[in-house]
Amino acid sequence: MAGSTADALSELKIDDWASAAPNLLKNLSVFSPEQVKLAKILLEANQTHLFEHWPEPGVDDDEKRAFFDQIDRLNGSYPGGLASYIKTARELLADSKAGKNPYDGFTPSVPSGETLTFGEDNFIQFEEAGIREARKAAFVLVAGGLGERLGYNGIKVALPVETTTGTCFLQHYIESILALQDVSCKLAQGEGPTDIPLAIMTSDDTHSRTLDLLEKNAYFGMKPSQVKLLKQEKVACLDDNDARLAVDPHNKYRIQTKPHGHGDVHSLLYSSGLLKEWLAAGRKWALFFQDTNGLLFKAIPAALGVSAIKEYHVNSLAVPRKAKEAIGGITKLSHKDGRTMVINVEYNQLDPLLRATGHSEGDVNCETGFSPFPGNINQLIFEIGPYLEELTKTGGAIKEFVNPKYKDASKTAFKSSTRLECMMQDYPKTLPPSARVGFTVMDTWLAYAPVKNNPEDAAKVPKGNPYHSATSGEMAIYRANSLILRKAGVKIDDPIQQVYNGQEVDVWPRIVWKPKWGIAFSDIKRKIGENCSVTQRSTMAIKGQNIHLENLALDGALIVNAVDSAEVKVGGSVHNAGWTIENVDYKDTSAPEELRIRGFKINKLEQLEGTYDEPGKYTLNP
Ligand code: UGB
Repeated sequence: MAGSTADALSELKIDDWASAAPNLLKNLSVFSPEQVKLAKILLEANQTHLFEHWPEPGVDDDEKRAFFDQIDRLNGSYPGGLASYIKTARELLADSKAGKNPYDGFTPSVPSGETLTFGEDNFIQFEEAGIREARKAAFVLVAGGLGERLGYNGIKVALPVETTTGTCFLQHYIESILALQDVSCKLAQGEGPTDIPLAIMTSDDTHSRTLDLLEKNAYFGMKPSQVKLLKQEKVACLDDNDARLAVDPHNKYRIQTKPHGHGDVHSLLYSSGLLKEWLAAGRKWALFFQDTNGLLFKAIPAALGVSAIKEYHVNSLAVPRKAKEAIGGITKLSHKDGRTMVINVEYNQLDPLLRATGHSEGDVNCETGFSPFPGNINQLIFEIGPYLEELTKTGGAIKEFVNPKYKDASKTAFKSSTRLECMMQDYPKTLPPSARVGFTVMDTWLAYAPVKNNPEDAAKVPKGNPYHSATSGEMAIYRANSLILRKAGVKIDDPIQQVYNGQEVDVWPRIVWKPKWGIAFSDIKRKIGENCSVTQRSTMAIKGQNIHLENLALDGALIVNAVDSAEVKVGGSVHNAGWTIENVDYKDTSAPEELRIRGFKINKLEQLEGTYDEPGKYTLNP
């Protein structure tokens, strides 16, 4: 039972604060004992300026109480509470002012990891191992970001991965998890955990729209109980080097807040009890992924296999990285005092760090034509047991950083308020050297094509560097699917080059399939027979599980829809006008935003379409 306001007041030692915060003290009778305790936290953390403008009791009392409601939320959602936030902020701001290098005393080297080439024997072995492990996995999607760089008005997970079928990212992710669940559980023959859970981290910016998207689409086939939404809170902004909290410019009874970053996912998984629940249910792996990478699930099974076989506590999925390319490098850091860690070092820090530690040329390519430090794409696989053990020690807190924009070289004032931030890939920073931290490198075409940049910025990307736009993201799906089918023996024509929204891209045949048709390469190979070919202008959408291609010569559009219990053999010569691609200018406001940001739309002229709604064996052969 909470004590009385009088008890709380006596604990506050009013006299000590009488001169520092007279306006707060005049108002204390308005508050509950809990709120008085929160006042104490603020006073002790030297935040008296927050009350300077407070009027007499009786004026705006509801607003004053609402102020403490907000303080309660800020205090409760941060590991260690507001006092700890302010203390850390002061330390990090002092380091930043002193220009302290976070990697002082550390020497970088290339960590050990696994490099896989799609379709080779070891890729297939790891993939098979990953499929077996998948039923013990839990997926975590971080989707609290607003996507300011993309400039899209909706939530990013609602964007189409590709416009041939219009499947959105969230649907694609859920269907991929369900496909993994299906093949993995079949292998296990009823042993161990079944329904693979999905946790989605949202924020105030994305929460209700994410929930709405799920509810309107019956959770895209997942059981609603399989999906958990965890909403991250924003953190308090800071006005100066003494970490004085910033008053909201629009409401003097509120603290200004900003996002804390994707690192919040760790404290939320811990504080919600979800991790404990997963471990108790026999789950072994937590797989983290970002909101707009339509290729990811092509790389997931093999990467999970690497985690399982190499017994990695932490496995970062990575892609080959050109020296100085603007993605972080996975690096082993060894300190003079014996500390070591394998961590993402941001690209702007890697080059100076190498130069400062005896590598006079800095970040350069090695004989492979790539940097020896693989590029971080922030798709992480953690073993749940050791992960939970570590979070139990840290309370889920993750190493933070601060990035104030100073007014001048004296570094005494900021241009605008700042805040602490954290990144999910910084989790290994607190791990002991005994932790098994590794990485898995896969080809970029297979694993990584995020949608992050708006058309104008993408068009300015130097030639040869990735655009990371809606245009390149969609074209990457067609390229990957074409290359996978080529590897499976299908003759696929070379791509042609086209320019959309000022970006030159390779246009491969528009080949797409439902994840349940082929979540692993071995699965796909079994469904492809002899003598199949697809011309560059073609479109092929495979929407069913048991669809087999044999002696198929496709030059046009072919769509096959089949329920799981229908087995369809597709072959013969398919020739029709097909589906063409038409340019859409991103400035053309009459076109839907989803199309404008990719710079093209699909014109469905003519297709061969087969639909099989009933169980049975069928042939589609014109
Ligand atoms: N996100 C949240 O859920 N909450 C937040 O508060 C912020 C973001 P961005 P970023 O793939 O190339 C990351 O903004 O942070 C979600 C890595 O840090 O797309 O600039 C958000 O919804 C970087 O090392 O990326 O850069 C999204 O799903 C590099 O790997 C995800 O977090 C880079 O991604 C990432 O947010 C990359």
